[in-house]
Amino acid sequence: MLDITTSEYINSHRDIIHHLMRHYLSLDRQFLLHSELRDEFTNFCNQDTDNPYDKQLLQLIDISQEAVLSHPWVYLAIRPRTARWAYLRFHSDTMVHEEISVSEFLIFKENTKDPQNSDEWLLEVDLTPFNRDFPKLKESRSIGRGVEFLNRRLSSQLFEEIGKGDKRLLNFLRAHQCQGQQLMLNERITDVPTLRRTLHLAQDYLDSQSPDAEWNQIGLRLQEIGFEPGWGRTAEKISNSFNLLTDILEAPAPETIERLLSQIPMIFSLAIISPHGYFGQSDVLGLPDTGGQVVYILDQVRAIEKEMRHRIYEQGLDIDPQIVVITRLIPEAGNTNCNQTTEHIMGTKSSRIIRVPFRSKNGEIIPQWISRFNIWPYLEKFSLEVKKELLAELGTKPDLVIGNYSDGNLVATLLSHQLHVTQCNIAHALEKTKYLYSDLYWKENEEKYHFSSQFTADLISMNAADFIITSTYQEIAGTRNSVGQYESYGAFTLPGLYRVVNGIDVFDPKFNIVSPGADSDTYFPYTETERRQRSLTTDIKTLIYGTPGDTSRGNFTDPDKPLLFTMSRLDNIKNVTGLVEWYGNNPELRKHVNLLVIAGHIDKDLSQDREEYEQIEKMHALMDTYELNSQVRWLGIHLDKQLTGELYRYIADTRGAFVQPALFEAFGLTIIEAMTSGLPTFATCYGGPMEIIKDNLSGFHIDPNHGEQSADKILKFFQRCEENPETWETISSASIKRVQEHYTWERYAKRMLSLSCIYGFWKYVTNLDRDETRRYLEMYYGLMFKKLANSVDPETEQH
Ligand code: UDP
Ligand code: LCN
Repeated sequence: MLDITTSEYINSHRDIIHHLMRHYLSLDRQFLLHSELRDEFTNFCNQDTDNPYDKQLLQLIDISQEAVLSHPWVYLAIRPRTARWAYLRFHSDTMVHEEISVSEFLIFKENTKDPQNSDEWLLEVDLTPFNRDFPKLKESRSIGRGVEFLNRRLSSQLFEEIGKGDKRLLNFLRAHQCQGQQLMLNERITDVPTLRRTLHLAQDYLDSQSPDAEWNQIGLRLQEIGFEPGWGRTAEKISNSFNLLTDILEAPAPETIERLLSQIPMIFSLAIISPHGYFGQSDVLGLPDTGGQVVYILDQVRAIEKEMRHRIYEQGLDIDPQIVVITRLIPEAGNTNCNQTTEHIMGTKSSRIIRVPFRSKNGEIIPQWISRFNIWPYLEKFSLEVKKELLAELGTKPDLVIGNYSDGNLVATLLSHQLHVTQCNIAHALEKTKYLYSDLYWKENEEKYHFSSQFTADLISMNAADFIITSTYQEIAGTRNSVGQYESYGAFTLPGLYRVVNGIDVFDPKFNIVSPGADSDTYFPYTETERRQRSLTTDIKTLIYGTPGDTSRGNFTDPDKPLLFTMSRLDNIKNVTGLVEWYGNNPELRKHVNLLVIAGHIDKDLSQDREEYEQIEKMHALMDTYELNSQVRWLGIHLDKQLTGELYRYIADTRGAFVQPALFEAFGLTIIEAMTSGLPTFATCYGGPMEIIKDNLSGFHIDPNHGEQSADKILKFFQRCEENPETWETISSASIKRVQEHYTWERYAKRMLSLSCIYGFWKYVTNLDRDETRRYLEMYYGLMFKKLANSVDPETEQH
């Protein structure tokens, strides 16, 4: 719904608004995006003195995300507040305007794109009715704090019906078992009054014991009256848990429930699903489809295993936590380990990677790497094989399944559905917002990207998930001016296929922000001299300043200049070639700094990936056109983690900086790695970096669409540093502080495990299971996804 102020403004300023709408129509464009609407507004004001600059009109344009134009109509999608939408249409002849439904807006969009094939009765996907009675957040600023909200809402609701909540809590406590061992309560406690009475008895007993007494000393007596292990390692801890439970039975406060749930042993084993790319521990980073997600998962496993061990110990249990990462087995794996079926995860006691192959329809193993855009036909078979492997490996079903990216989240959905296990999704990056009009022009891009399968899979898995972890707020709901990645799934159309009028609600309490970190053993400030790995300096110098060979191009003629550094996969979206071009075009910047690029391969024939191949060709062309061989060093290598860590610090020694010029970056682990090393960082203003960096304080935002300005911003920084070296130090220290305060794996693991327990609890005691939604999604999977996935030609050439 449109807010009152905007509504009133439109009603009272019809003249100027319609004048502007006619201006938009005169451009003869079918679609205008937010930035184009703004730019054209400026032109409109400059063009004609009769069009005074009107602040409120600008505000209206500022909140307009998109326009669809077809004479005499202009349809606007308006976003008056973060994650709130309204749709309007203006008739340029009659000067009539009215608010319309999302459905009408999308139909008009389809008609405008392709009038011949418009279909008003196209399938509409709408999750609204299923979620009608489900508790929802109301304030945009609460988005991403779902668990706090759920605790508040459900704890009062749970105990409203006298006795019912208590009973459900009792059943929940009685349901706990691990490896055949009963935990928490045994059959002696049959009802809530008995539980209360026994809690008093137990407290009296514990008061008479030493606070440090362990279960083997006091457990027998507690078991006799109805308690089993899991309440705590020592008498003091057990007593503390009993107090929390007594308080909850007396009057359930959300904080108490959260504290108790975080202490209850619920998660002993988890399965993490990440099928695409090369998932390995060495020689993989920088390969196609292989980047931050792999780093994230390996660091996540190490942190979670540690936290699980700590919790299980504190709970007084001697159980080995099990974490299994499931990925794809690639027989033709080059010099990686991705052709091995199992691999222990370094830095953990018992976590491991298990690789399961993709199979063709007739069951043959697919030997080669497959682009993430082409994997759809394999996933169902893969999930069935994974289920068998998991059950054999763990001896039981996992307590939690975590999906990663669109493919992993779909497999997690299929697994959780079959095993009745809590499901958590992590998107890392949703493709939809990365590619302009990826939805509207899906058909035109189908052969290359198969977005129809991907977006369908995304809709299914995000609605099926019990909870969703995101790295930033903007990933869910964007900013005041930009649309969030999840939010973009709210309403869109795939003309000719289906139209989504409510695909996901970002006010759903399933969303939680839990930001990842940078491994602090590898990435630490350049100032921590005693931890530095000086033995790597020679290798680093050879890489940067050595004679160019098969894996490098360019050789600095003035090696004393500071280094401007970038490192990423050589995907189009990463815009490394954009950065090289800005640099090439800016003689002053070239005078002040050298540019070091680590990305892709120097020899294009080594690439298996279409986008990477094109980018390699472009890199060479730019190096030639701008004659960059003496100022740019391009390394087509994949560094091991230790070397990468020391490299960031080495570049800090040169008083250099890191640049991340992506057209869009969902989060950006390189950014926090560089920042925590103390490197001033310039990163794209589109996506996660906008939230990670506070502009001009802990780094800088750059706009990849305005390369000249971005290069200039970098240049100015280096000029200021030359005048006053403290400028560099100030930004460097603030970057380190920012990461240490907000992005650590320790904090991540604690929160992640608490969330898992809390969602598990609410799922058990309430109807969070959402059976109706699940049934609808099953139908959507069966009738839509399977058809689309099977139409993907698995033999599609990579380039
Ligand atoms: N990385 C690397 N070598 C490369 C390219 C990337 O070690 O040649 C690592 C980098 O240190 C970071 C991750 O891969 O940990 C990239 O993560 P990010 O989130 O920045 O981007 P993604 O590749 O996931 O889009
Ligand atoms: C995928 C991306 O594209 C990055 O932006 C993230 O940092 C990475 O995954 C880890 O979540």
